[in-house]
Amino acid sequence: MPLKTLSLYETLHDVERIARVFGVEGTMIEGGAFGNGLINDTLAATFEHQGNARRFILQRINHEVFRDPHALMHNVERVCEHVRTRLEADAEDDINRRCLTLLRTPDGGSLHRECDRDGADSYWRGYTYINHCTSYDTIQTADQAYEAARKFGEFQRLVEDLPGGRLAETIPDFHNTPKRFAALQQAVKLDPLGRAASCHQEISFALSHAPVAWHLLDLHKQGLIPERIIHNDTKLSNVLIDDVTGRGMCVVDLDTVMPGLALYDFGDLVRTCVSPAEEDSTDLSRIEVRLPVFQALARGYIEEMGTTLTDAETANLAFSGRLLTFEVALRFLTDHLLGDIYFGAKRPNHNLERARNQFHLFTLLGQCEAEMDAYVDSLARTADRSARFSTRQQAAH
Ligand code: GN1
Ligand code: MG
Repeated sequence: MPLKTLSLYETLHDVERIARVFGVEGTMIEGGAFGNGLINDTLAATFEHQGNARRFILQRINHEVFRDPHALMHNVERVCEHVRTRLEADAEDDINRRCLTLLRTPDGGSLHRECDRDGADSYWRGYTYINHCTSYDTIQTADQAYEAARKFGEFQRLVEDLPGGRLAETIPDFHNTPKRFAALQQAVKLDPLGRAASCHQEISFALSHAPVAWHLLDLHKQGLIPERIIHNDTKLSNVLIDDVTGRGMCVVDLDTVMPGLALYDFGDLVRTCVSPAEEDSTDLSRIEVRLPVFQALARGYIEEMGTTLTDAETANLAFSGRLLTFEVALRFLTDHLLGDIYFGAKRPNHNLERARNQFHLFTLLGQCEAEMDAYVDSLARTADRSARFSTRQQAAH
């Protein structure tokens, strides 16, 4: 059944009704659109009940992108439960702010499906809101980068022993860059809206960098980079930072948690953190690679992942930023050619502007890669020395 496009008014009108389905009690005192996600509709609403105000996140899942919302929610339930169990086992504090808590329907499920008179389906889910945290689109300080990377590294570590078999692939080939490359070639060929002529420069740029797309998958095929459970959408805004302590608290947006390569997660963090400019900024002079931010990301991630990373993973940390930037630029450009059907557009040429921005960042990342590699190398050598030292110490006891 098709996905109905809701106006904000219609969506807000639904908020209270949907919240009730998930057992929320009390009087709704505020509600509105929330965050800058491009795929799902996200709302937040506060309810007052018996003198307490409680805030909730309600999300309508885009089932044209996530074709099997049931499998998706099954993944999310498994991941939330496991992360909580691991934090409890480690006797961590503040656990309710460090993992997501799903709202439940009366039958104990986490997904609510509705079908309107025109036969359009809507799939909803809800979470309790995590207070006193902020999600950033761009960062101000290297400390925030360190925290974000530490948190996504911790997330990969916490889900590494997820029981119950392989997670469902909620979007098959999500980070298969060669397939994204082929999709662009196909869109150029079809050119359904006649837009290719006006962006031939971006198209030729993309096509001339083909080898970038294959590099990590080649290493994976050679057995040098393993498959792991990863987050797959580690943009900076998907980690909540504590407003008081500045610590990374909780990883959110678990829709794409599924098997993949660890470097996809690190790479998307690099993409979204190193530059002070938003990904759709049209002022290319604002785009830059802040090396201290990259260094903080590498430190946070390596500290968490320790010696889990293989040599090939470590050696490609810097490259992964360039790869993920290239990949999303391919996706934006493809979507521009096909009529903005995936990411949507708030203004004409929005996806073309996003693509230009990301291709520019990709070029700048290439210029700094040797310096970034040298830094990672120095970090890895220190980590390796201290790991060998602690192994020796353990052996001595
Ligand atoms: C989408 O929905 P959101 O905003 O979290 C996209 C990511 C892109 C990102 C670019 C499922 O993420 O892959 O990197 O936009 N998610 C999906 O902003 O396609
Ligand atoms: Mg997302």
